[in-house]
Amino acid sequence: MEKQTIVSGIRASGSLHVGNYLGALKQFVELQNQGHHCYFFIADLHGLTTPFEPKKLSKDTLDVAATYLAAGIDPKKSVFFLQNHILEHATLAWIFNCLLPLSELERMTQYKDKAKQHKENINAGLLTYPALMAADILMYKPTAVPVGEDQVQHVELARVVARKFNHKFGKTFPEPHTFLRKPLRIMSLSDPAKKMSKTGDEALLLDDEPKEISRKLKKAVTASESGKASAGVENLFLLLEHFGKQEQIAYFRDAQRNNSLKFSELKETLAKEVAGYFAEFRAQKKALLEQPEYLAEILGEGARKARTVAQSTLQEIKHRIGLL
Ligand code: AQP
Repeated sequence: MEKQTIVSGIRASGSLHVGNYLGALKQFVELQNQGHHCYFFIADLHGLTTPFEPKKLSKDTLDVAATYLAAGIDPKKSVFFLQNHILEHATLAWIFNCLLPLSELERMTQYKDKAKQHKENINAGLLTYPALMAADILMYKPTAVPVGEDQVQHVELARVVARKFNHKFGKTFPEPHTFLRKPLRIMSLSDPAKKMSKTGDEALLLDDEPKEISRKLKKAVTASESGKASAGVENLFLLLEHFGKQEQIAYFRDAQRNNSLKFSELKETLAKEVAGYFAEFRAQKKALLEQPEYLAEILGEGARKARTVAQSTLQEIKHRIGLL
């Protein structure tokens, strides 16, 4: 198998949920273990685009770092770092900001959604988020970017940026493709019309204790609207497909076909499976959070490796665009 260069990140905006895990983190670990050249970072600068509180941001960053490691990211195999430690990202983002038409940024779905969600804080960073994301990605000249479905539009924009830059200044960047095994979007438990989100309604977190998982799933909305198949129930089935056993999926699908599906039974089974799936993860994450110096050391080492590549890319870009 040809080795690919892979880049992706996750915002430091709160504890990760099962959507982040299935849409992103799980694939990161698989790609790393297949021996690809992987760069994974914590998008702490992107964390500033929605309302944040300094103490919580630091805590969330360490939390996401421990989550990556407990889920299986191995700093010996992957370059693992904090976005803000590599100053070159912000410089490249500025260069891309000057290349991207405003209209391209204004049509981004995530910008529109987040602007609606945070009416009191529609900052310029929220709008130019995709320019920074294009910089995060293209800096390492990857061939593939594993992201969940909601981020595909941003990766496409990074391809547009690469194309524009190459056309104007000469071939510099490969056009990375989105790595998405199967379109996957986990929906909110309380409002299945919306995606599950760290900053949205109460999400099912990777480090929720079994009791908490049961409580959240018990409350999950299953009602259907005007005779349509319930999006909430399909969301529970989607989770069961990822965390449950084949025979459980078959059993509940049969019951659904026979109109004998008991939501409470489905929810109880799912809660047990999710709790079991993340049991080891929870223990490892707790242990890691007790060693903040160790986390800092790992992130420092990752930054050193990422910086070498970033400095060289930026040097090349500056030369191409005439910056002395
Ligand atoms: N509900 C989801 N289903 C599948 N994948 C998802 N991802 C996020 N939500 C779902 C994927 O997780 C990765 C990390 O996302 P991010 O934190 O960088 O940004 P996001 O997409 O904005 O994630 P959230 O959870 O919604 O966070 P907030 O509330 O901070 O905005 C991405 O690959 C994303 O596709």
